[in-house]
Amino acid sequence: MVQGIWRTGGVALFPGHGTAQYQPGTENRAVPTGHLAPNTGLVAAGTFKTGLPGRGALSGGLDRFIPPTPTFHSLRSRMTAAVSTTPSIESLEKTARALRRHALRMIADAKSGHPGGSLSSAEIVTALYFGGILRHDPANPADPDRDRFILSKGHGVPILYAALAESGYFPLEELKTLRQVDSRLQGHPVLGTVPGIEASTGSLGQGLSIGIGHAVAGRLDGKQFHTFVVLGDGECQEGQVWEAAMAAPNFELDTLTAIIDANRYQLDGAVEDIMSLAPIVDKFAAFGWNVLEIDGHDMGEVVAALLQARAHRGEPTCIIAHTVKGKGVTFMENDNEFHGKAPNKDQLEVALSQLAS
Ligand SMILES: Cc1ncc(C[n+]2csc(CCOP(=O)(O)OP(=O)(O)O)c2C)c(N)n1
Repeated sequence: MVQGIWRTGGVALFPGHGTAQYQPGTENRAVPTGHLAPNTGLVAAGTFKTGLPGRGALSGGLDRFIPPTPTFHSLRSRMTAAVSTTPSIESLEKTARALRRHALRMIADAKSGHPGGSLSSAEIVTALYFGGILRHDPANPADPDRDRFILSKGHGVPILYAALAESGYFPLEELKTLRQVDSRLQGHPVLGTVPGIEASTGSLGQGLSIGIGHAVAGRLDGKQFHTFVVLGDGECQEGQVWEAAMAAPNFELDTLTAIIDANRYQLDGAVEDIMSLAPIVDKFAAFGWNVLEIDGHDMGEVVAALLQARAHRGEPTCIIAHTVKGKGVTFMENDNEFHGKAPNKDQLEVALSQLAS
């Protein structure tokens, strides 16, 4: 079950579930069941917590969610196109499990890689690629109008390779070649290898700056594309992240969304013990970001937050996605030994059985 909460007036459409009218100034709850809106551009799912009063998800009402500007009709019709083929939440959850299985098989085959941070990003990457969020065409990966996706925490790339292969950017068979000499699938993403990789990352801290570059370039070129960047919370200990965090609101880059995979661990241990990011919501908000805080494994919340982020105007959006490192495999969850260690054959079997569809 997914639910939406609004604090101001508006109308929400839940195809198959009717239209809900909301009263200004009150907290309105709508509880559509099961799946995302298949027939309209308006999708509302998920419960949001916001960091500051008046900030965050849907806090401006649906007129802010999809503003009635001259672009309203084209935005809505484009979103309609994107969402009309959107699978159900259950189907997206199944896809996330399939991507997790791919990632673990690849890492086990390579006998090296980063399972923990690949698994924690699974719902985020699934929602982007299969939830009708990212506008992309695997048959035309250089389309200048495509949305950009940058995995700034490049060591988590197995989950991205899995999503790209499942989307049709390259054959699924190629996943087996992860980290092999001469493979296009190196342990960190390399621009110019497989189509669909938008940036070389892995040296942590740089992806948000690269995303800013794309967003500024899009504005200068008069393009409408959106740029999504996924960062790790450990990665946010890098100074360059905060320079980028200052720059994006300064340039009012509302075509940029940062998603922080907040799984509470980095390489050496707990983020909190090494250098705390708290209060991270307030920090991004103080820098001028529209901040959303979600459960990064609740597919409904993830999809709804991403939709809200791309529709938000005037500020870039930062989604703090609370996640679990190693999510989906009991013996990997919150065990930082699996930050950068491959499962052996037996462990892989157990993991795959836990992730069976
Ligand atoms: C500039 C830089 N310093 C150090 C590293 C080594 N390193 C690889 S992964 C990692 C931890 C990153 O933590 P986080 O971003 O939270 O990733 P996750 O826990 O999601 O895997 C570190 C320090 C690196 N890749 N780049």
